[in-house]
Amino acid sequence: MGANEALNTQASGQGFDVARVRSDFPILDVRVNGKHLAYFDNGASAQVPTQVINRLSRYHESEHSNIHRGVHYLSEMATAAYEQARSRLKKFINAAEDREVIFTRGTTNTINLVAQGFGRAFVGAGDEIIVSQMEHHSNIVPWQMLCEEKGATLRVIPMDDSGQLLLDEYQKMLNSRTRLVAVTHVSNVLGTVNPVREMIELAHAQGTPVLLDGAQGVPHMRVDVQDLDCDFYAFSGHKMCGPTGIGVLYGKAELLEKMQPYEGGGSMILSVSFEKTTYAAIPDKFEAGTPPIAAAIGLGEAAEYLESIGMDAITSYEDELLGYATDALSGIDGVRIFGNASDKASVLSFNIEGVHAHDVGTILNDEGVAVRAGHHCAQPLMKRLGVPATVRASLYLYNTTEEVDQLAGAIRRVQQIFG
Ligand code: C6P
Repeated sequence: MGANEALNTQASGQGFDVARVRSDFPILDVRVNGKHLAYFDNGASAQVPTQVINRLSRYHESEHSNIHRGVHYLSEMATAAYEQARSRLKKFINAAEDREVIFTRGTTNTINLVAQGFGRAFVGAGDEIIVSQMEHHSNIVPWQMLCEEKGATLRVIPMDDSGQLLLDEYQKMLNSRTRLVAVTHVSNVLGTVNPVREMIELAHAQGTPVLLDGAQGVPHMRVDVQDLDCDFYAFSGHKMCGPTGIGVLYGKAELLEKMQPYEGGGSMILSVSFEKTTYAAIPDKFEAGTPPIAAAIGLGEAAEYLESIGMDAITSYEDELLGYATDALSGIDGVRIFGNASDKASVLSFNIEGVHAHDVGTILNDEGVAVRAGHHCAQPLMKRLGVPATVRASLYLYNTTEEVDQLAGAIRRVQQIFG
């Protein structure tokens, strides 16, 4: 039995049947340049299973209307489906209450909402906000904008060469001026799973709330926001088998209630006059205008889909696949892997000696392999790594060891071409 077969057999033995999972994703049958598509750009956007596609169709075929407004049948159907999606998401991340789940347009929109809603209410001149060296631009720029506006300071937790945050430095940074800690749960470049529980405890000991950027966390592992005790958790639908244009802000009710609204408009008010407007309770206060109704319903279905497979089963399958891929790529001379934290999710960033990441990405595409090449919206991290760009293979539940072999073969092809 080859290593490949052994892994698949073992994985199936644990109840993970990757062939069955793949049959849920029609797009995986697309051929690229006449070759099998090995889709490793899941960190950017994951693919969508038939269950979600069908749910979106059913909504459009028999339930579509605007929500929270109508007294007619379709409006009631759409409202019920939208609110059911909120409940599904609440269950998925184990929030305490439905109203702690706010639908947004995605992680970026969520973090901007908190930067404005929390920042306008609680951050002032001389205050500090802590982020880390490995943040995506979405968890840097909104805080920078807020700091500029308020005269506050952005502080950055450094990391070591393996891609792990220096917790001693973090602890030293926390002080009575720290208003918020905003860190990524999982790095989109290094795959590092940060020790967020410990980081939250340290921040809370100072009375400081914590936002976790869960864009790369929620799709790959069981997230229990009550167990983590995070104050805010941000994520996107399109990285967890859901549609684009939808995401979630989880926030503790007591904090959300104290925050300023982010956008003003319809649906987020109790009453409006030219003299004074009063705001609706959460979650409506943060959902101004017509939300992406279909996308929210699709996201609820995606959460159900992932749960039907089992988040723990997904994590352990991905762990095995990551181990297999790490071995395969480390065995190729001239390949440098970035990020080897002890706790790592299924992201593999690398460079090939003497070849620019974009050229690697282009040739891999010729071989049917889809990866992302570039700075991955993490320029400060690239600077820390001392490279302008990396190639990133981000694995998901439907990837196989055969596809990893295809990736390794394609890398050898790049080396032949650049000889
Ligand atoms: N990272 C990637 O290829 P949006 O675009 O709003 O759905 O998610 C933004 C975002 C925020 N935080 C992290 C850790 C992320 O990885 C992302 C999106 C994609 O890595 C696109 S740049």
